[in-house]
Amino acid sequence: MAEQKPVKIMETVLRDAHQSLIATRMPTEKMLPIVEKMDKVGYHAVECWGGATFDASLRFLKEDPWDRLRKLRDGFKNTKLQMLFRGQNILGYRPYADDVVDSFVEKSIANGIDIIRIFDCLNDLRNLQEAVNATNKVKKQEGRGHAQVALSYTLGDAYTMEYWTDMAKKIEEMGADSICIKDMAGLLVPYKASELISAMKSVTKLPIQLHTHYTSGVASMTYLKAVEAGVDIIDCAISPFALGTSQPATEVMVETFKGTPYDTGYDQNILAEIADYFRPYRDECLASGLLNPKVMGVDIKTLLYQVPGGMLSNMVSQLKEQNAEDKYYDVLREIPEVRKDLGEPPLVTPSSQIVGTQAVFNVLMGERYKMATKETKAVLRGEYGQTVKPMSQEIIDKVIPGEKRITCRPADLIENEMDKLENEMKEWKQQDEDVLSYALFPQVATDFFKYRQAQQEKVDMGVADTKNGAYPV
Ligand SMILES: [Mn+2]
Repeated sequence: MAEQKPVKIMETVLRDAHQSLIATRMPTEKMLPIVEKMDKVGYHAVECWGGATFDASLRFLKEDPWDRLRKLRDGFKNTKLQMLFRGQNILGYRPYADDVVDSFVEKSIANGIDIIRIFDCLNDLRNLQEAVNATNKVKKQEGRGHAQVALSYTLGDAYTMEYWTDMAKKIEEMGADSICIKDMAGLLVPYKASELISAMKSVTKLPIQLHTHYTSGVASMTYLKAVEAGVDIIDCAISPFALGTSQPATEVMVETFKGTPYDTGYDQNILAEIADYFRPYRDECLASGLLNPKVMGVDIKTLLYQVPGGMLSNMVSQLKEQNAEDKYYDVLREIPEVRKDLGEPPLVTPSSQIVGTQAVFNVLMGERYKMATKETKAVLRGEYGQTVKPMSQEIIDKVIPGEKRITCRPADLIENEMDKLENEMKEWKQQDEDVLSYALFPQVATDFFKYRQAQQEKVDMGVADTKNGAYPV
């Protein structure tokens, strides 16, 4: 009999699936009633925090993301909770000082996170080291915490098998507990996945997790080949929130491996009950327009142009604003050129926006780099880190002539900033975590703190029934 090697599944419905399909708008109250059931499946982990959930909670849902995490932690008694973390950018859009990274990691684990998936948009491992160190430090003290380093998967001359295996070795050396291949645009095709996983498995003992999106239509086949090649964990979403720009469906992958050495052992009846719970919500989202049927199909353009779906829709709206929709294909051709000028980075937040916007400028201005964005300049100065390939000297000379470029780890130039941040927001502080919310989104968090206080004051105005413990707000 073949050796049993059950594949593990991370369920994404509470994070990436709703981020990818309904703009991260699932509120905590929609999650809590199903947690007890989800806890019975035996998932490797449930991804439920980080990425855009933090921003969306504060900005649109008027929820404290920390409070969501504590509630989920209370409910999930047996299942590990996972989050997505943008390296030195944490969950925000700028690089932070190391003390903010340390504090965020520490508070994430203290409030309930087990596994932190850390990535960088340039795959510059120096931007991940502090978050890995911070996780390992907490792990040593508390016995809880797992640092997973994610490589942003992309295509291009520089991204050879040697590049990926070399990165795998470096990730092991830097003290990570596992590796993720993060294919945000669905570019990894099935036979390439076999090759990639086999190659990486041959150089590292660390568990390997594969993350992809259904956008280009190949994702479940990619998982099949990756599992056969020895991948340990795959990211899936329960069927009502699967496919399209989300992940392959959990139940389908479970059924695929049933009776094979890779059998997950998960109970389809429990999964069916979870799907039953989410299906009416999906219908609700379709009816309200929150879930656009357009994101449910196969978008083969992502394979043709190697551009993530979100980036294409941004580009279309930028062109529309300028009444220049006829320039769509010119911009599509310009994107790989800009990417090359900037050292051929993966296209993932924020490099995807930087490259996309610059490509639009280059086409609309009729001259390349006649105007460069603030972010393009920062990339050229090295402020986001080091790219795999050198950046174009010609473009550097044109855009930032004579300016100083940095080659060190960008965060080495950022002074510790926790004290300053706390000072700026101390009138709103009700918990230590509030300082971190403010650090990431100063304006949005302040608006939330005001809202929270108004809610609390309404209670003080005499509507509270303190005797019976009722605080109607
Ligand atoms: Mn994703």
